[in-house]
Amino acid sequence: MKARLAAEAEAVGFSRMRVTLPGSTPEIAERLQQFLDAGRHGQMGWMAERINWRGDPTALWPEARSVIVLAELYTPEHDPLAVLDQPDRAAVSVYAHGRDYHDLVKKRLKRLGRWLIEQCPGEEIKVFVDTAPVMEKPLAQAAGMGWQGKHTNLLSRDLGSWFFLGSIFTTLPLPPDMPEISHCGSCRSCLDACPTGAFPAPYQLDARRCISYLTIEHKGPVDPELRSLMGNRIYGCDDCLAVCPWNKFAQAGTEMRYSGIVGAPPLAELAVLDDAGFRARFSGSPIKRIGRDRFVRNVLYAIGNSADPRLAPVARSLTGDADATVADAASWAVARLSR
Ligand code: B12
Ligand code: SF4
Ligand code: SF4
Repeated sequence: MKARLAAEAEAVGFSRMRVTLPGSTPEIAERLQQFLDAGRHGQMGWMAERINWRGDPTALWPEARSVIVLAELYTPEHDPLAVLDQPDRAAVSVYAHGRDYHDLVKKRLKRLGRWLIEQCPGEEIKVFVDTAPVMEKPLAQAAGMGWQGKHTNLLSRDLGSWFFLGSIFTTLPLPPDMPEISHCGSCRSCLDACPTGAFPAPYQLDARRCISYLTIEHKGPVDPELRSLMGNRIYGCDDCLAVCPWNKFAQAGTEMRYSGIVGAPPLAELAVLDDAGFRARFSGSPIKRIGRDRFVRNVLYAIGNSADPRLAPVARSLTGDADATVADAASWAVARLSR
């Protein structure tokens, strides 16, 4: 059954499937608690909710007998760091260049889950991607999909770092795979590459300093010290993934819809988007969920960091914006550009 399931996972478009037991990650509850106690989740208050489920997959669904972990590659064809040398353009994280992975991965998970139930009548499934109280990376490591690198994301010797994770919990007992161990060795490229110093120690992240958190999750003004370190990254950040030497072995993704839409647009063009313009431009994209105000805030921080005086007029035009955080970001950008 497991071999047929793996073949079906590939047929629906997943790059790899592995299996683990729901109780295979006993260490995560304590680690999650330490992360929360240190306040490293910042404004992501939802991480502290339903913590008994997040920290223990057996409590989330006691009837589950297996966790099927799926990986979906989105390996970029371009160099994700090249845009950082074009300060008048927007650097958008690779994963957000096309369609929202939540939609695409969930559809595939549901298709695979339906197939499983057809094959094994009487069994039940629940599918999860990203937003559920499930710690996907440690489960994926326990399933042998890869290991959590010093940057805390999952990577693999032959998939590299550029893949999303999803999981299917099921009542069907399946033989588990062997867990993977870390192959980071003495490398510390990701730790050294982080522009904001977001790693308090290897294998640990302080989300409050991570540009991915600051641009996507953080509401309101960003600490000015951190703003100036964000460069032109306006949505997410890829630096710690992009420098990883294991990506030399990364396989190409097969889902074309993860790329090709956003590119590296001029900051001046993005700063002037109103609500309707923003929604129309980013329909179907993960970027849409942060809304116009947070998006324009990020664009204005990038303008402030651009050292390009040609961008001062567009920043000045937003100093009276109805949104106080946008207005603050615009004034900050104008001040930086007139130094
Ligand atoms: C919250 C969250 C974020 C937060 C916090 C990230 C984090 N590292 O915690 C923010 C907004 C910053 C973020 C950013 C990104 N994210 Co995110 N995020 C999540 C989410 C929803 C939960 C992660 C979580 O549980 N964090 C809590 C911490 C405590 O758990 P942890 O990271 O596993 O921490 C472990 C280590 O600290 C370790 N540890 C602690 N001490 C020690 C000591 C030793 C010795 C060892 C070995 C380990 C160890 O134990 C912890 C438990 O395993 C997951 C989806 C999910 N439901 O799992 C996606 C997820 C992790 N994100 C993902 C992605 C793609 C990203 C970005 C690359 C997006 C981008 N380009 O901007 C960045 C990467 C930043 C980074 N370096 O992590 C993918 C990762 C896929 C993969 N291959 O790993 C996921 C799985 C979403 C998905 N379904 O595909 N994310
Ligand atoms: S995503 Fe960027 S800011 Fe966040 S930890 Fe990685 S390099 Fe640092
Ligand atoms: S860059 Fe080096 S330390 Fe970081 S995850 Fe990759 S191999 Fe591990």
